Amino acid sequence: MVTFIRWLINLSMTTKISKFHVCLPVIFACAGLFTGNLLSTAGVLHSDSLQAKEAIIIPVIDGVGDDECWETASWLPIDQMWIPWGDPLLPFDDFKGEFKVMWSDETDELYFLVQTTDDVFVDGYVWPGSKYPDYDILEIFIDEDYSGGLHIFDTESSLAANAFSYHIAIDEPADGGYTDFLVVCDIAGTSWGDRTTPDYAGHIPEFVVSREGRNFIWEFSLHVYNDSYDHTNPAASLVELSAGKIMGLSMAYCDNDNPDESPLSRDNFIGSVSVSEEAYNDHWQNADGYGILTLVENSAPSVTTGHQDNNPVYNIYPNPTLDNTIYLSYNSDLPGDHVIIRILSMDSQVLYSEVFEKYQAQFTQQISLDGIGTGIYLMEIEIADQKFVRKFTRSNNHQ
Ligand SMILES: [Ca+2]
Ligand SMILES: [Ca+2]
Ligand SMILES: [Ca+2]
Ligand SMILES: [Ca+2]
Repeated sequence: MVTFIRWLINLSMTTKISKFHVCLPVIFACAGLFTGNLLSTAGVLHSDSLQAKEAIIIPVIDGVGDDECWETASWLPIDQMWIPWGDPLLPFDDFKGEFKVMWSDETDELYFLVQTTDDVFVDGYVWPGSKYPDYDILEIFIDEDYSGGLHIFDTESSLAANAFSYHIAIDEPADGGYTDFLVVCDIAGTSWGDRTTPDYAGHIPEFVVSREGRNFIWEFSLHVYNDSYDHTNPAASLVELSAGKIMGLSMAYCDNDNPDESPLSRDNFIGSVSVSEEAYNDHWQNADGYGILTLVENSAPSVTTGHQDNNPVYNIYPNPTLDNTIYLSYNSDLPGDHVIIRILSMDSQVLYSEVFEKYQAQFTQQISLDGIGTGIYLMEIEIADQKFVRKFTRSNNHQ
């Protein structure tokens, strides 16, 4: 099914017809069989399907997110618990993360602004050690051509550069300070016997992480390479970016809060997209579960409609939920006096719809799942004419 949908996306691109109009009816005809990323019928991209707007004026990479271009990009949460899979979200002071992504036609680079909160930062990773996931690591997964598939080694059937999982290791900046030194690890080679860990720091040409208290701002750019990448000649596989390009992209954070243990051991792994229990830790080796990133022109809806996505933070928990109840917590200063919460099946049938009047900018709402069986669903939050959509799972068999 994933292959089929990738084919549909490629078809819509090659025929120069809007992928939205060509693909949607066919995708939804198949949706009952598909549990991956989807586009919604309302014309709103689900949060697992990301859009990156073009940055007309590229941001100054200084660890400060006050650049004009960032105001036109929406925050996307890093809030899916991959390890342990399906556990309740961590308290915000243990970990909270969100990111923005943009692109430039001028530099052919992606630009990222990431905010993380982490109560204890475990650093000290020394390249080329293999245990980098046991430190506090920001991780970017990128599949340049949205091919999916394995990306560990160069073998007869797959290429290590089919996708990259960039593990960004830093030493914690001083409070109020910043760092621009990073090591970026991923696996290469042809087998575990000749495995290497190249430092891909050169793929991130500009990079600054600033820190205030327990809050970190990561601002950086990223070159994009295709799967013919050769570490001795990176420039040969640099990719030009243009509007309409579709890539696989997910973000994640490896959180360890115990610098004194030996050996170090990762506590939690929190990602930006929903993954199935079977694929709870597949991103590092397989690009099939990545989110879909589409590059779009800078026709920012937030400007044309007069609305701004003022850093909404929303969480759905527990996810998966084992019982009759799920909670939505929301934090935003969007205008408006009511919020509409809907639950949709994966084939877009509305199973629940409720209007909550006079909501507060910060609220937590308990939602009953009476009459909704086990499976994967979408929760749509409509507020001030903006919609945010998130997947959740109702399970009765959580190990
Ligand atoms: Ca900046
Ligand atoms: Ca933590
Ligand atoms: Ca690929
Ligand atoms: Ca930590």
